[in-house]
Amino acid sequence: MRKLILAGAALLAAAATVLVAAQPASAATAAFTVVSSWNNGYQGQVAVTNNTSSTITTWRVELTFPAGTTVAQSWNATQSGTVFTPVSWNGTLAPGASASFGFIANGSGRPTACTINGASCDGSAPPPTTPPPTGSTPVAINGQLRVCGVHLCNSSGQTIQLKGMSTHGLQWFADCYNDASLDALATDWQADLLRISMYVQEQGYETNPSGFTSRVNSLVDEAAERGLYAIVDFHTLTPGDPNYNLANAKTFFANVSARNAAKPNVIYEITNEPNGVSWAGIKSYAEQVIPVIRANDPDAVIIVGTRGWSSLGVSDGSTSSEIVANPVNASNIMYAFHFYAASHKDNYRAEVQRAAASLPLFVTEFGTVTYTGGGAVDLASTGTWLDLLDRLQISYANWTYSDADESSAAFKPGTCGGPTYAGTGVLTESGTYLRNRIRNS
Ligand code: IDC
Repeated sequence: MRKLILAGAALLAAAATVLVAAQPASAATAAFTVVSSWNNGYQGQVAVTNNTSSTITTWRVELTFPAGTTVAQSWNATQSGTVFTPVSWNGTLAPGASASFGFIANGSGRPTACTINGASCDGSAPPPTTPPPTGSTPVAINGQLRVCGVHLCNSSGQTIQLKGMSTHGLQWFADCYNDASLDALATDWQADLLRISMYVQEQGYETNPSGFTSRVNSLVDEAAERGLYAIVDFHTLTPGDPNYNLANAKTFFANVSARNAAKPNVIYEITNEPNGVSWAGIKSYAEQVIPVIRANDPDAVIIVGTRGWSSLGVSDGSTSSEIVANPVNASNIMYAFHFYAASHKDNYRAEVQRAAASLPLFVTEFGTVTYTGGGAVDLASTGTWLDLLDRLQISYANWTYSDADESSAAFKPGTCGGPTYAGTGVLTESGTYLRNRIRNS
């Protein structure tokens, strides 16, 4: 036995050496530097070098910036969003030759990723396309999900219930979503699910469509690497009529679904909390956005928000009957229900129980507190709610996996500035309760 293992290790070592040796000869590289910086902006420079042994005639550098930072202008390159290609005179580079281009960034965020001709800018191996998860992660076990009757089923047709956490607004809490925090969600919390909340207004998507799209895409990848399901939440809130954002929704979902079509972990939530809009208006929006996603990703589960802040209509004095009578004309979809345990109690629970008999429901957002996101944590009502969801096998995500200074946040303020996310030392009352509940299920 020992001999066999040793032989395997030797083979691996030999293969690794070959890979390392093979890299540099085939790589162009790009090096980023900051020339000068000022309050909320800086001048960046990128030097492109041809490290191959033959002349190249073009190059393509793509930079990824954190939310809140955009490229205002650039020179000595042709810029499209955050992709840079040559101008007429600097595309051709002899072996060893370099060219450089510059840009002005609005915002202080330095690039978080850089590719040249699709490979890493430092000349190392191309960025891994997300490997199919193996082992015992939620996605490895359950694969591509689908709606089966009123439930969510895994790829073998078994009913499953996903439990996890929602990000706060990516425009405000980008710091909270990093390797350590996502590792903690997957392994310490043992969650199944990350909801990626991309606000559209309030300094969200509409201010930087390509930046927010790439931020969402990279979080989908981070979730996939850990075998977590990812809900892509188009977080409309104010204005409440999703049709206000219809054009943005079509563009966003066309991009995200094209890029992530092959991934089994993606679930699309096309509008967060419609409010001040009729069910007919929501249905019309859904029937225009769903086909955009289906064109790229025909088998993904899609979740549609409901009237009255995704209350199935209850907060608007209506009920789920209007949906049952006039459902969205599409298959493999679910309807969102949201609750805040200190505000929404028995009458909402009764409606969920009634609706669950005929509609596939997904609690894509709930809080242990009041609907403001603050106030006292109501563990009694939260417990009653989660027992009901367990009994009905309804999946859920809690608001929020962040260190916002409000009682709905799972982490104490300041946590995201530090390295530690696992364990209970960094958690609020709400976070402690949720981690326990998710871990022990
Ligand atoms: C709240 C945040 C708060 C932020 C506000 C901005 O907790 O920090 O200032 O949004 O709009 C929802 C929404 C969700 C709300 C949350 C709490 O989906 O965006 O987050 N809530 O108010 N619906 C009911 C409650």
